[in-house]
Amino acid sequence: MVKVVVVGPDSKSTQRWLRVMQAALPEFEVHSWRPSEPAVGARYAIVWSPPDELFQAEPELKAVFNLGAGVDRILELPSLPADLPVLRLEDAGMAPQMAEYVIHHLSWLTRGMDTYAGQQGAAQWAPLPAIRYTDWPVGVMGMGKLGAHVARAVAALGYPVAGWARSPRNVESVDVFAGEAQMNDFLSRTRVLVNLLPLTPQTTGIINADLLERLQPNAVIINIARGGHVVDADLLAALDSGKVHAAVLDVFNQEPLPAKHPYWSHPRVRVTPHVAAATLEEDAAAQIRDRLLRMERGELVTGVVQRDAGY
Ligand code: NDP
Ligand code: OXD
Repeated sequence: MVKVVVVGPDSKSTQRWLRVMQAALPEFEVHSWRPSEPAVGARYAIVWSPPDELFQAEPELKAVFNLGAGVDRILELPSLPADLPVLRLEDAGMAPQMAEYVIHHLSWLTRGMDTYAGQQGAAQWAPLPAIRYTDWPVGVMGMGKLGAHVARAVAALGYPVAGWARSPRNVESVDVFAGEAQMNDFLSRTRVLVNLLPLTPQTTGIINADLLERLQPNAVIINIARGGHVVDADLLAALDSGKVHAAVLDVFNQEPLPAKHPYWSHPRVRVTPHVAAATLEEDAAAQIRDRLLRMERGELVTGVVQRDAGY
C-alpha cells in the first residue's frame, strides 16, 4: 500500500488530521509523524505548518499537500526540495466564508451599525441617511480562488467593485486591473481595500504608507490574507492621521497577536484571530483524495504551486 504521512504544527493538530485522512483515504496507509519519531517512508505528505525536519526524514516524497490555501509557511522551509511538487487547497469551502466575513464587516461600517450600537445604549431612535453604494468603492487585491469570489459577492450587493491581479482576467461585474502599471488606477478609485493576495517576496509589506496614501479619503482596510502584507507602523500612522478610517485585521505579523499590541485597543481597529476562512475537514479531505487518486493514475491535477512565483 502507498504510504501517506500527516504532519501538523503540534501533536493535537496532527492527530486530528490523521483521523480525518485515515477515514478519507482507505486505499492508502496513513501515518502521523513528529520529529524524533521513526520515518514513515511516505510517497505523499499532507501538512499544515510542518517542521523543516519532515523533508530530511522523508526523502521519498513525490508531492506535499498543504491543508490551506496559502503556502508561504511551507515555501520558506530550507529543507523543502526545490523540485518537490507542492499542492494547495483551492477554495475547498473557504470562499463563501471569506465573502461572509467581508460583507459582515463592510456593511457594519457602511450601514452605520457602530452608530446604532451607541444609540441603543442611550435609548436613542435616530435613523441615518440611506446608504449610497457609490460612496464605498471596494477594491480587492488578488483575483484568485478567494478574491474573485469575494469581489463577485460584494458586487452583487450593489457596491462598485474592482480587482487587482498580476495578469489581466475577466471576473463578472468586476473591473479588473493588472500589474504594477495599473496599480495606481486601481488604488485611486478604491475606498475599501480588501487584501486577498498570497504572501510572496513581491507582496510582502505591500500595504505600506505609499499604498495607503494612494487610496480614497476615509479608507477602510480589510486584511484577510497574511500579516506580512502590512507594515504595521504605517497602518497605525494612517489610522491616527485619519487617512484610514478603520481597519479590520484577521492576520498579523506575529500570531497570536501579542497582548500589548496597539491594534487590540485601537478604537477603529477590529481584530479577529485568523478565522476569516477555516479549512473545512470534509471539503479539504475530498479535494486531497481526488488529487491523490488522480496522481496515482498518472493524471494531471490543479492546485500545484508555481514555485518561482511563490503561490
Ligand atoms: P490564489 O493563488 O488563487 O490567488 C492569488 C491571486 O493573487 C491571483 O489573482 C494572483 O494574480 C494575485 N497575485 C499574486 N501575486 C501578485 C502580485 N505580485 N501582484 C498582483 N497580484 C498578484 O490564492 P487564493 O485566492 O486561494 O488565496 C489567497 C490568500 O488568502 C492565500 O495565499 C492566503 O494567504 C490567504 N488565506 C487566508 C485565510 C484566513 O483565514 N485569513 C484563509 C485562506 C487563505 P494572477 O491571477 O494574475 O495569478
Ligand atoms: C490558509 C489559511 O492559507 O487558513 O488556508 O490561512
